[in-house]
Amino acid sequence: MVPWPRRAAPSSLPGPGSPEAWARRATASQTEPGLLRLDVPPEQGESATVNWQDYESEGVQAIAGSATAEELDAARVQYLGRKGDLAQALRGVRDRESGMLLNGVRSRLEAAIAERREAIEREELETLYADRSFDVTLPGEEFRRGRLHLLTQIKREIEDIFLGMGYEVYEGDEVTDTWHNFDALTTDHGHPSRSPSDTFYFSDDVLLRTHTSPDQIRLMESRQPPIYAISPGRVYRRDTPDATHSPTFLQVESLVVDRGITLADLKGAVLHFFRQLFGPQREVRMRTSYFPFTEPSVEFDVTCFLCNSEGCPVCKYSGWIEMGGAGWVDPEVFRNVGYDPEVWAGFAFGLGIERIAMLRHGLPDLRLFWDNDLRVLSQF
Ligand code: FA5
Repeated sequence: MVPWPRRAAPSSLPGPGSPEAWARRATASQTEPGLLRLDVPPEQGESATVNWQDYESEGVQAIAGSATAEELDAARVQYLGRKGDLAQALRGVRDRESGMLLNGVRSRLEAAIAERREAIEREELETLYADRSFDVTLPGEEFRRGRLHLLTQIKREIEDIFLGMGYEVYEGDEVTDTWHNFDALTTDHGHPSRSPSDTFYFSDDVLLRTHTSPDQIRLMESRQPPIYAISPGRVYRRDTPDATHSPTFLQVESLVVDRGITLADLKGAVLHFFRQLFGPQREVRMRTSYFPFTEPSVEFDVTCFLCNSEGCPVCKYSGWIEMGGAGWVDPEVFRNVGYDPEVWAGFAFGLGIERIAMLRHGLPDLRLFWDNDLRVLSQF
């Protein structure tokens, strides 16, 4: 430990720079008792004077002799700490000359500490580099970047295409009621999809939506036409998982309600969408079908974008791939939401997002999307 720099009498006076400079200040400082005399705590019963030149050189010596950051910190506390002589003397300074002298000591000690700290850090690094078991040229630890799930990427791509067509993106509720999921969509009580063996019920009339079509009802209940909207999201069915079925999957619903809407508008919208998604060569065809809430109803196919309709295992050598269901909105559905079917007309369609992802990437099994195996998902 560096000795406490308290002296019975000053041998010379403090001041920055050379011994001469210290000496020059002596006369002035001797008349400044606040500078040279320190009040000591009363129990010690005496005042002490400090030789600030000695104080500084002892401090500098202690700093230079510190071999570690801890020793350096101990020296800092002793010579510059709040309870040290210098800090106490600075607190009692009343005149400019004394202030300059003590501040000079302080700033030189601070500079010595900064210099020594840098040297200690450098020495520590040099020791580390000299240790051959530590190869500083080794690459750092790999930072693994996250990415969006493939289904989220495709969902966003679909949203972008429709936003570009002037549609809005609506977010419906995954927990819904029988009115929105079935009744308002004119799905009668005998329809198999209403059975608890097909659908997850919370109670008699609260359930996990089985398709995104209830969002049609919520959209129409919430505003007046015209409506140009899509609603993508998760849906749930009691389907046994296999290569093309999962109990949880994603659909996107599209609803347009305006004056004079025909099936030609539906075909145009679907065609534009698939050309944006799969390329400008795509064609779309419609086949008659049945859904309770559209009349007429269709299913639409798109020309196979893997073989360009020449025939391949993906399109089962037909040249066409089934994409989803659609139709002209049933007038009864309009009545259920308070729209006048004599004034308004519309179309709706719905498709599975997993199916799009599977086809686009030639994936054989949609369970890959839900297994969350990073070796698969990180490829997209
Ligand atoms: C419907 O769900 C209708 N709501 C679509 C619709 C909307 C028709 C608007 C008319 C107007 P469907 O049950 O066929 O239709 O399902 C649509 C798509 O969801 C299917 O083509 C298929 O791609 C996907 N899908 C159905 N069940 C599953 C499942 N268990 N796992 C993964 N995808 C499925």
